Amino acid sequence: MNSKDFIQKEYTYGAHNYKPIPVVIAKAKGAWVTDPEGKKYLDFLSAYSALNQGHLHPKIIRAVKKQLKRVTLTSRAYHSDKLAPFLEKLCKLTGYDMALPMNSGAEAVETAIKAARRWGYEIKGIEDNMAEIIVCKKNFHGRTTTIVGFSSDEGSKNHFGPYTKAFIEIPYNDLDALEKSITKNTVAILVEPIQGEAGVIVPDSGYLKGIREITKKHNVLWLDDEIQTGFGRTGKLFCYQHEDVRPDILILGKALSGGILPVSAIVADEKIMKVFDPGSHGSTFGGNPLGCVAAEAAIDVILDENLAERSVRLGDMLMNALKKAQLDIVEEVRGKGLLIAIDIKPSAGPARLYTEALKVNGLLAKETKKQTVRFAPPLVIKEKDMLKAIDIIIMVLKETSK
Ligand code: IF1
Repeated sequence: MNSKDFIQKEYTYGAHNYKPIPVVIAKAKGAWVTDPEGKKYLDFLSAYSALNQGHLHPKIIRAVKKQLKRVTLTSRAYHSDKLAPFLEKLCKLTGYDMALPMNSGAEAVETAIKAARRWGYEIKGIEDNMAEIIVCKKNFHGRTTTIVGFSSDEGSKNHFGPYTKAFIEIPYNDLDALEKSITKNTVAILVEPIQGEAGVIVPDSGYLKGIREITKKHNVLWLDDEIQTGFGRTGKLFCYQHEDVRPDILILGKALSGGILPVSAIVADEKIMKVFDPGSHGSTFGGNPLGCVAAEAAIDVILDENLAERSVRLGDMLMNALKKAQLDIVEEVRGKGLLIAIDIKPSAGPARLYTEALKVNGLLAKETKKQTVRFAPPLVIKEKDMLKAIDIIIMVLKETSK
């Protein structure tokens, strides 16, 4: 079968809940992917930042292969010899007391919501079933029924109601709105340190510090969704570290396992995590030994290869090149580290026109919203490949608009 056949067959047998760039990936390594016909592309999406360590990182693959000869799944009905070392590594890395592993990012967000509500009832002392959680307009935290209920994106929430109550929506990057929206029943604010799906919206510097001060003052938890921004993506290990603050619950996923299999988690201090007692939460696959060894190796790679620093250096290269090119059709370039987006002027056509042209020229990126193209290559991308990518991007942006 060729690419066309795979795409057609997927359309026949798969639900139409996506509209992918028309490329079929059959093989990958580092920052490169290959289609069934043997054409190579630079991967400038990295599975939405789940592949910060690059495709098939040898260290992670080695760890997983070794574990495949031992045990893959135990469930949490028993202990495994891989869970404890992973939890310890994640806690030491992040500086929190305890971790709770799940699989998908959305599950980790749900876990943080549950933790915050229990904390509200059992520790803050609010009346049962009254807990309110503040969220931001244009947020993206996943696709479970609870989470889409407080999304502002019609496409992801329409006709999936009735929605879960008591999520209070405020504008992003607005500290006054945050303080005003807090009531006696507020247990938490759930927020992305950079809004990814909204189009890589970087808040003003001081926003996270402000969140910390306001939430502390009102005894409200700060739930920091770093599923997309974590593990070096924005130039720090975690994006909140750009400011001198510490959230109450850190929500992790994606690159936590280097793109090998789904591993997510929340980490928090004991005073919060103790709200979970036996039977209160869990998952069949959460904390499975295969995921644990992948995640341990994935964390090692981030640290050993200084991927956060690489993200700053290579992110600057891309950002400077895009700004210097002064492209007529580009309204704005923004981002942090290797999470960068450009807005295409509406008069130059939709972003999709450009992501498809980039694909034809050997670079895979994905539009987000109608006018925005996001660039988020693996942090391991070689400098010479970044230079190649910059040439492709600038050429395509110049030529396609003509
Ligand atoms: C899809 C976007 C990225 C996330 C944050 C939680 C989750 C995500 C900040 C849920 C997931 C993904 C999922 C993917 C598209 C994608 C995405 F464009 F929609 F916004 F990355 F930018 N919090 N983001 O970004 O994690 O349950 O998916 O593991 O197609 O839904 P998940």
